[in-house]
Amino acid sequence: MKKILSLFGAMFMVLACCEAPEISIIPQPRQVEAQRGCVKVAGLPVNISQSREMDTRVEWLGGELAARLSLVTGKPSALAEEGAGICFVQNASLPAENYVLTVDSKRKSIDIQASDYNGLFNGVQTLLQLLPPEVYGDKACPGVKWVAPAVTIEDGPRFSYRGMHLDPCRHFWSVEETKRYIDVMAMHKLNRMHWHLTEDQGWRIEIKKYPKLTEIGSMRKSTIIGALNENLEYEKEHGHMREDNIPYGGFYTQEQARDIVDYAWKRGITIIPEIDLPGHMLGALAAYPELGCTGGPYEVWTRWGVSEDVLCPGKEAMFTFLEDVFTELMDMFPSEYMHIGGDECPKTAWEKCPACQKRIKALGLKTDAKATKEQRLQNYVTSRLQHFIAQHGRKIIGWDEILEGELEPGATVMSWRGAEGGIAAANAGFDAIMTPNTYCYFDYYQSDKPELEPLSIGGCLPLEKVYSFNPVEGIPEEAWGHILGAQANLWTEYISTPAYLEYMLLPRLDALSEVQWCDPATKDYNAFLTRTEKMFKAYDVLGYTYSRVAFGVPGMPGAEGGSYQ
Ligand code: TNX
Repeated sequence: MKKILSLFGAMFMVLACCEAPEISIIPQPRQVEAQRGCVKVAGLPVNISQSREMDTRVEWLGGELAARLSLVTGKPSALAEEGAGICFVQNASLPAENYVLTVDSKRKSIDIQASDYNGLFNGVQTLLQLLPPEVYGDKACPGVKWVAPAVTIEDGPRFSYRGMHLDPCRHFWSVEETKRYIDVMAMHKLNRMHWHLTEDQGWRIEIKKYPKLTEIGSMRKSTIIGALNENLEYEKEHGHMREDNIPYGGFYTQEQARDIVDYAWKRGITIIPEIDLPGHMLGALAAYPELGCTGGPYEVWTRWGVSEDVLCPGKEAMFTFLEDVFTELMDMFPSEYMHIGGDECPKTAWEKCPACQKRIKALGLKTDAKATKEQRLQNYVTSRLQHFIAQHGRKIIGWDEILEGELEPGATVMSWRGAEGGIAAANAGFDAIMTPNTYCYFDYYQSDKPELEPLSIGGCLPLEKVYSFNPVEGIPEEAWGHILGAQANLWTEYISTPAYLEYMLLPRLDALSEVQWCDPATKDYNAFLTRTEKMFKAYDVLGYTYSRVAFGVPGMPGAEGGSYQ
């Protein structure tokens, strides 16, 4: 008996030596088959010889992986041309963005197979999550057991469009801060960043032909402070809103924008730029008042909300302006899609504007049961832009307001006022991206106790609600193909520091990634929560700020009394 026990003990020792960290991956892979044993990764070479032809980025990816392993394990890993190790293998039979990851304890090797670059990239992200969280750090941790558990993972995404939006207009994010945002998106296998580059509160992208856009349009003289409701009370009493009277601004040069595009591209992410038009345009109007109905003067806005001053489609110069802007934009951003905004465009200025009314008459636009003549004028703006952008081989995305009245085939609708816009679009044969404020607005509070949270715009979007989102809900099965995917939006009216930005993003991004990636039948919120807690260790190593309110701990770390402002 004793002998048997000691034999068991010895066997246990052998297994324990090779005991690997528990498998915990976000987004949850489609199929995980764990085996006994593990593979030591310290000093493993990265062999890209069987995938180099696939894409020019493969060498970069292999080099990054080798450098990361070398750094954290303290033992050099290098790119190799032959032999076992971590092998990137091209396998044309796999669907786009899919991968098969095999950690083989017998061969002491790790294979990542994919048919395209994004598949390989996704496989590498999974491999990193199989390793101890210190893998994300910037120092050698020789005391950590650098092993990957033996496993075969077959994986691929549910949706082809897996987006996250960023608003650098209400508050500005530096190139480095934007890259950190992209990093955490890449970790979660997202593949689109919607970059909202223009607003009433600031124009943020250099356009060489119109230098005043950034000279004048990127600066506001002040920012309103305090909550909207509280400010309305204050305004009633004082006749103006509470402001900080501190000038605020910032913009990206074209060179910086290209750098970000390249940075994202290496991480499998396409940047979709948005020029929000014809509303939300005070940044441009302050710089070029002749583009508005009254000719101004206009100011870059210091408050939040919806401005009645918008671009004037009565003027031909306005179209020339937009075409020039998109010409430079398409040169900077290789994305198939250009976002043209289209949301929240009040028509009061157009109703009073002789040039707009003249254009309405000339086009024969009429008010009917479906839309007013001014709404149809916005349709005309959308259509002209759509044609111009199509001439350059690109397509448009617009917020769901572009559906009101008439919309030409080929446009993609971004549904934000609930899911209705997306449902209507898909039923009418348009592609749609689901970003409903009911599930995807990360500027909303994460709990129903806002007094314990940093001041935000309002709303309530807890982690569990994000997790429960099904982008095709309410859409007949035959139209599911029109739902390209889902995205969450992070508007930054009240979000003025990188820590607060990350706090609003994490861990709701974790939930979003499973909405975008996983088959809904396999989703399990409690299992997700367990995996999220593991992810927190990686965030700790990376220094990301995140919310624990779903785990009973409200408030942003480091912010006084839970309140940021
Ligand atoms: C609506 S979503 C907006 C944004 C605001 C956001 C605040 C959309 C297309 N427009 O301009 O920042 O609400 O939640």
